[in-house]
Amino acid sequence: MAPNRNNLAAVVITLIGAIICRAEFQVNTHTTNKQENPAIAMDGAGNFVVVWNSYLQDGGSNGIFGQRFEPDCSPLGEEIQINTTSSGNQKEPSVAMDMDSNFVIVWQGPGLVGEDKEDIFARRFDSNGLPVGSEFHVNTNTNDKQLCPRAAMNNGDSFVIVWESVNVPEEGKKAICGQLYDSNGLRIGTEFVVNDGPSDGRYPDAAMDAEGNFAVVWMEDKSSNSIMGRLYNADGSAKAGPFEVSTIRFSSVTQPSISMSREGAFVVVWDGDPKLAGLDDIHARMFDPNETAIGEQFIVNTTIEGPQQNPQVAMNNRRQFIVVWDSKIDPDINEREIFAQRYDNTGEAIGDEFQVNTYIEADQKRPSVAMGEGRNFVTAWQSYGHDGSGYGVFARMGQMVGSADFNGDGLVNFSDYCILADEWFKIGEPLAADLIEDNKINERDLAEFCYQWLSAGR
Ligand SMILES: [Ca+2]
Ligand SMILES: [Ca+2]
Ligand SMILES: [Ca+2]
Ligand SMILES: [Ca+2]
Repeated sequence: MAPNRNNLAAVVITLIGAIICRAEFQVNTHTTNKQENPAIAMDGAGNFVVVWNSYLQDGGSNGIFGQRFEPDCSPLGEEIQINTTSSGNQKEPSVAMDMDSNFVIVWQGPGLVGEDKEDIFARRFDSNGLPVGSEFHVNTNTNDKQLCPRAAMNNGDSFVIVWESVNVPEEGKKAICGQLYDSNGLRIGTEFVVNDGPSDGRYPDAAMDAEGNFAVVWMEDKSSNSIMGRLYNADGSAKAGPFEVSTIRFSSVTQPSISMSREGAFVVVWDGDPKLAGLDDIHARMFDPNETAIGEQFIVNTTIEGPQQNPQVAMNNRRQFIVVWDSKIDPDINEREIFAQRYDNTGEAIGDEFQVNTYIEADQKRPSVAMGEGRNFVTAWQSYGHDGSGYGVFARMGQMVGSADFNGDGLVNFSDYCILADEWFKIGEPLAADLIEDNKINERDLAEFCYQWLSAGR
């Protein structure tokens, strides 16, 4: 029996690891003052990195910090300072990671010369978490302010950075600009303007497929706002002009979020309400790789009281996706909670909307979410008072769908299929095989089971 006991011990250790990883955990080590605006990215094996801006930690206003984690949520190395220029205010980081764990972080910081205002900076790291050189300056046009940068990466360390640029290309206008980079961090082509027409473009986000084709989305700012998008080839040439992502205009300001599968299907989320910002809901719309919308935009949140805002989305290579947001249910108290909703590849909800944060005192807001190749996703957010000093960054792992290894022997095989078939037949029994977590066993669970069986349990 000794070998079996060893196997059992290994299973128990794995399960304990999984259970610990399901609990909310603190991301930042340095806790003094506020740590805010977390962003998160994951590699193909489930390792992930969280970045944020931390106040007075680098000696000059905010600085950018990060922490890498293994798939079981244990820290990989120590907290690292990302920015090499620490004077002044570096903030609003975004991070993108490739399949092998190479990553790039972008942020906005003080301009380099004289009267120049905010600029965009970035720094690359290799798969061991070591910096590849110093920070570098991203925007070529430095006039006035460059804000709200976002990064997206392909499967092999090539990446695109997008941002909002004030007074570009002409005085009084806000444009969405971008710059493409190869896997050596060298510029591909020059800085380009994404949006056209007389309206301002604001708050961009970008996503890239495995081959380097990418999409940029942004908010078009007019009397009634809309979400726009534009698709690009891996060489930086535009596939076509901008297209409208949203079908219902809205009055409030929003930062859209986009995520893309490896083959280029994508989903966009944003918050808004046709009339009042105080009534914002979370909206989403799915697209296939050639920009064809899969249906109309739809509302994500089930709880609609108060404003639901700051949505972020992550999609895996199976086109399943998860949307996270913050929700202020009581309009009189400035205390938010983090919510999430999972979707399958047809846009059908998996289970119900659920609350992510378990520490609910005071304010939790600004979630970011990442998903790799597997079933796991990780949400990071900022939480007030939880780390003992202002805001801190916290995170929690969740699963898109359950594991089809129902009997826990490390394999998905005919034994597990028997459990599924038995529960389906019995109706209303324990439901260990409820992979889609809707309290019933049906063909959706069978489809998921078959996928995991045929893909060796992943
Ligand atoms: Ca803190
Ligand atoms: Ca600083
Ligand atoms: Ca500038
Ligand atoms: Ca709360």
